[in-house]
Amino acid sequence: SLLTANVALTISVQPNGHQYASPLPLPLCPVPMWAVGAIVVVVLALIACLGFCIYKKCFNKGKKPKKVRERKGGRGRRKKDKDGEEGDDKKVRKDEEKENFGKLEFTLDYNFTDNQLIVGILQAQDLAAMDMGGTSDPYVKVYMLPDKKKKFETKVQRKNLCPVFNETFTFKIPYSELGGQTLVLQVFDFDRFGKHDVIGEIKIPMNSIDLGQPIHEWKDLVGGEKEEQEKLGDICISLRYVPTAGKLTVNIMEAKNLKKMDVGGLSDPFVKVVLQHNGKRLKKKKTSVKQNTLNPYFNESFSFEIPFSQIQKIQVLITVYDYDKLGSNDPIGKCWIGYGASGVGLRHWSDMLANPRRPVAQWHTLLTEEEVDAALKAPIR
Ligand SMILES: *[C@@H]1O[C@H](CO)[C@@H](O)[C@H](O)[C@H]1NC(C)=O
Ligand SMILES: *[C@@H]1O[C@H](CO)[C@@H](O)[C@H](O)[C@H]1NC(C)=O
Ligand SMILES: *[C@@H]1O[C@H](CO)[C@@H](O)[C@H](O)[C@H]1NC(C)=O
Ligand SMILES: [Ca+2]
Repeated sequence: SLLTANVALTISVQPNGHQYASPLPLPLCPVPMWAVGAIVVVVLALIACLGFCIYKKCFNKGKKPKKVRERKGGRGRRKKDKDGEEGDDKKVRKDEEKENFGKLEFTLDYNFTDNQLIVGILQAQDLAAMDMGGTSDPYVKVYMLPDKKKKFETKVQRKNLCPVFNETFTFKIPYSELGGQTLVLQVFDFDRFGKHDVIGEIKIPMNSIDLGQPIHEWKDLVGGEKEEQEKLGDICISLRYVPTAGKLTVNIMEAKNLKKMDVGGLSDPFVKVVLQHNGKRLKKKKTSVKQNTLNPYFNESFSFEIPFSQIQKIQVLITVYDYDKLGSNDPIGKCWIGYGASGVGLRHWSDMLANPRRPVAQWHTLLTEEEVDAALKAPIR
């Protein structure tokens, strides 16, 4: 509105035949001095504002403002005041000495009758801002090392550096086996487009605590390793759509560099293809299992009937599993093509639609199943 006001003023001056930018004809100017002064002030303010915006934009573009601290009001702040010990001066000095990743409030309780470890994730405070807007979209991942079989996640709390999660997760582990394990609480920044960054983490070796009574504490997060950067492998998929026949063909060509899932072996990969329309599951297909390989060759095609009117909202979810004779099949990685996808997943889909009747092949990098499922659940822009 400031901008439009200024434009209006400028135009109203010009019909008088004066160049408003030139100071020389001012004494003859029929426009009152104060009006000219006002215009100059407005223009200067606009230039200053524009300059500041450009500066800010450039500053933010360089890299993610990882260390930007942002205090939010509300619950977090009140809690801090209640703690009362850390004055702001002291806090700033602490930031300089040691990187601050924020802190997490959690509970641990072991139920000896049920052999269950119950982990409560209550809230976090002062999380680092990982996104452009000086904020983060935190969620907490909870799992045990070394086996990592069972992974839990809290819901994503959008744009919140002091999120309240208030969720509990249960691990069924005999007390005798607990000692050798380490509980990991990892706070991530959810990102719809790209890798989720670790904001910070807490590792609790189970033999270092007394589970005789419930534990309830705040703990500082430390910088996390990028667990998510672990390579899961790549998969080559060919897509073909014939609009007149309403036929979508998904060919699972091959995969390479898959993660090794079996102890003392490789993996026994197979691929599951799930077709969704606007988030609703339509069809499910599986390839055969390729024994003991990390670079399986499939060349298996699946055809689906999708009328042209529906194709825009179709999602193809591709999950590579490791077949397990005994236990359940573990997902190695997942990718997603079609409606609401981003990056390669979207481009591949557009390429297919732009080339009707022709197969379009594309390599996709596998992400963790949790990562893809979180992106699928997020609202589509
Ligand atoms: C353990 O769980 C059982 C069943 O869920 C419950 O009845 C029992 O009270 C729990 N024990 C403790 C110590 O919380
Ligand atoms: C957490 O959840 C429990 C039960 O679901 C509820 O009683 C409690 O008020 C919640 N706490 C917060 C801070 O939301
Ligand atoms: C894939 O399989 C089809 C038959 O199912 C075959 O015609 C084609 O040549 C195979 N493609 C490659 C690259 O081997
Ligand atoms: Ca984010």
